[in-house]
Amino acid sequence: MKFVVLTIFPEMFGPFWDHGIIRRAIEQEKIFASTLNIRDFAEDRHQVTDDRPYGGGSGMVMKPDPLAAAIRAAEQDAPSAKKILLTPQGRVFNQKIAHKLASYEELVFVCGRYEGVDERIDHDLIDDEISIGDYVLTGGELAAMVIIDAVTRQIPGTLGGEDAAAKDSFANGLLEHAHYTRPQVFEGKAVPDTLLSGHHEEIENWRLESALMRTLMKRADLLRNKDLNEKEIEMLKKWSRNIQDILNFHHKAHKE
Ligand code: 9D3
Repeated sequence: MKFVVLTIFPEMFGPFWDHGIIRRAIEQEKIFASTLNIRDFAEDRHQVTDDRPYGGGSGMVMKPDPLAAAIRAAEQDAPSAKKILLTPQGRVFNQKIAHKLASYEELVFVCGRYEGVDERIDHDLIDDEISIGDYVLTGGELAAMVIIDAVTRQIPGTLGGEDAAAKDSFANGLLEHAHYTRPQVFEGKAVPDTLLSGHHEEIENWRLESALMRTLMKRADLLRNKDLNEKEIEMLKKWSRNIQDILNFHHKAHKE
C-alpha cells in the first residue's frame, strides 16, 4: 500500500510515520508513505495557499491552483490511487470503510485547512470525501492519520503475531472483552479466577460473555445491528432471566 498525503503541514507526519505499527509496516515495506507540501506548488513569490472568500465573510479558503497542481503531482507518484479529500462534509469514516480502503494499492489524502477548499476542486480531482466524525478539527491532517492508522491495521502482516485485525473490536460487531495483566491482585481487586484456570474453553466463554456484557452496557446500538449466534443468544437469555427474577422479587416485596 502506498499512501501519499498532501498537506501544508508535512512536519506533522514525521512523528506519525516514525512510531509503532506504522513504522514497522514501513520498515517491512508493507506500506510506503510520503507527503507533498501543497505550498511547494504555489507559483507566487510568497507561496500562498489561501485567499479571502468571494462574497465576503470571515475565514480563508484554500486556493484551487496550488492544490490542483499538488494532486496532479501525487498522481504521477501514485497513478492508480483513489484520491480522498478529508472534509467535514464527507461520509463518516468507520471500520467497514477502513476495510474497503485497504483493498486499494495506492491512496492519496488531500488535507484541507482553513474554512474549506475552493469548490472547483471537484470530481475530476477527487474520488471520495471522508469525515472522521461530527466534531470540528482545524484541518484534515489528524483525520488522514486516523484513516491511515486504521487502514494499515487491515493490511495482512502489519500487526506481528496473530491476525489481530480480525479480532479487533468492531470486526465482530462487539466491544472487546475485559483485559487483565499482572499483578494478580491490584489495590485489593483480584483477576477473575477463570482467567487463571488455564482452561481454554472456559476462558473463551468468559471472554465472550465479558464482550457481550460490555457491549450491552456501553453500546447497545451495536448489539441491535449484530447477527447473534446461538451461544450469544443463550447468554443474553440467561441474563434476561436473572434480571426478570430480580424484578419479580422486588415486585412481590413491594406488594407485601
Ligand atoms: C464554520 C463551519 N465549519 C464546518 C463545520 C467550517 C470548517 C471547520 C473546520 C471547515 C473545515 C474545518 C477543518 N476540518 C477538516 O478539514 C476535517 C474534519 C473535521 O473538522 N471533522 C471531522 N472530520 C474532518 S476531515 C477534515
